[in-house]
Amino acid sequence: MSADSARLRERAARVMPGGVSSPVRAYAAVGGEPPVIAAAEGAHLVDADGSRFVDFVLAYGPLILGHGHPAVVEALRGQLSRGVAYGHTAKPEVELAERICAALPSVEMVRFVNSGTEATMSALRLARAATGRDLVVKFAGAYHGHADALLAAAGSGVATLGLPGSSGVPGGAVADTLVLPYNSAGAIAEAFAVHAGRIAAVIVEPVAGNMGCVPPLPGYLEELRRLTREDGALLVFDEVMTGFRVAYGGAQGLYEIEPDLTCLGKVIGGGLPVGAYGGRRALMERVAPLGPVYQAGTLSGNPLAMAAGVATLDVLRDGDAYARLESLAGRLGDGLRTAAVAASVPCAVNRVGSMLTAFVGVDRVDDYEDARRSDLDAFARLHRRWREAGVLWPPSQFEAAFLSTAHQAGDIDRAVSVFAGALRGAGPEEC
Ligand code: HOZ
Repeated sequence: MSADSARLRERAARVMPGGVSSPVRAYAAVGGEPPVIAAAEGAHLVDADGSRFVDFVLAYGPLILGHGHPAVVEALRGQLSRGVAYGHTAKPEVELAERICAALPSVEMVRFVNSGTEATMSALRLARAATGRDLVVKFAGAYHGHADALLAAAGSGVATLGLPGSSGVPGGAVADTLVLPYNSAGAIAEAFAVHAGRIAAVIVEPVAGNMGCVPPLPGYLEELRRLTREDGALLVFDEVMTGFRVAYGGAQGLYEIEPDLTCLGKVIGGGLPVGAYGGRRALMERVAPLGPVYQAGTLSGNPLAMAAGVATLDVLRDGDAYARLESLAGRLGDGLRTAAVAASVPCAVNRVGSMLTAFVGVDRVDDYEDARRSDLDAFARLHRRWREAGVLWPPSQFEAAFLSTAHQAGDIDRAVSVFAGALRGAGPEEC
């Protein structure tokens, strides 16, 4: 790689831990030097040396319309000329809240925050306040941001770096966090039997995305809904990744389950920093200033992020975006599956809408234990092959890849053909 990227990486490493602002971006799990990005357009990224890549990372999910969609750019330009932060309620914020409430019947009121971490942390505070209980159930390999109470058996970067949790989290902070295997109806039934009347909330990514993409087994979300309701606990859907991604109505619309609280982020900000949590009016009216559950933020509801979010949701709502995404993602998923079969290499390709993971070396992945059985060395070799061929895939077996409406069939076919070439031969160790 030539000098500009290398120089920028050196400068970054001197002043930023690992040279990054978020750990997965350091490429520790796949090796090689991470590209330093200079520009983005549609489904492509251009690095500081001028190399062009097809982008299946899409900033880890927000850019469902690709980079620089004209409607989003126009909305941002308009908002820029009117100001970038007010510290007061503004029209774009009201418009985004109205769209979210209209799209998700379980959400009657919404509070904007600045990240998914803030959304899940605040939703759990609200759940504990509403139930008067302390225990929270999360699932192994799920990642709900980096709040202390949720950094137990976490996926995403924690899984990528092979960490058991995070240093600096006091034992007391996770003492009320129960970690169960995802997709096990038996485990959750047992937890409610053992801790009856003590669980405030079950928080779940309704389609897991941070152990790689792992869909819920048939009936699993229904069982979570039934058990929480029977016990008086709240069901919290972390739809930071799936909201407006797997369908306009999110995973809750796709699987027809109404959670009590929903956490959002990524797509609703059109690529700008954002988060949100919402639910029934009676629950949300417990949030300050209407109620005693305190939560605040200087840049919450930031008008630039709100304007980008409104523009993004309007394109998604009014056009054929989801049909296009389904067709592109189907082409990618089918192509990867066919290539693995042709090469006689075990590879579970999990896909829900336009989020997808190819777990190399395993036939089936239903939970974190399955995901961890993937051949991580083979994935690292495959990742390097993709990168050499101008395809940027998430640099971890435990992150989902994403499609945007800006991808073209040729972009997909390039990724599939490199994958097929890497798998051809004796097995995944030859990737
Ligand atoms: N945990 C984030 C996605 N699952 C990573 C985001 C990033 O590194 O940009």
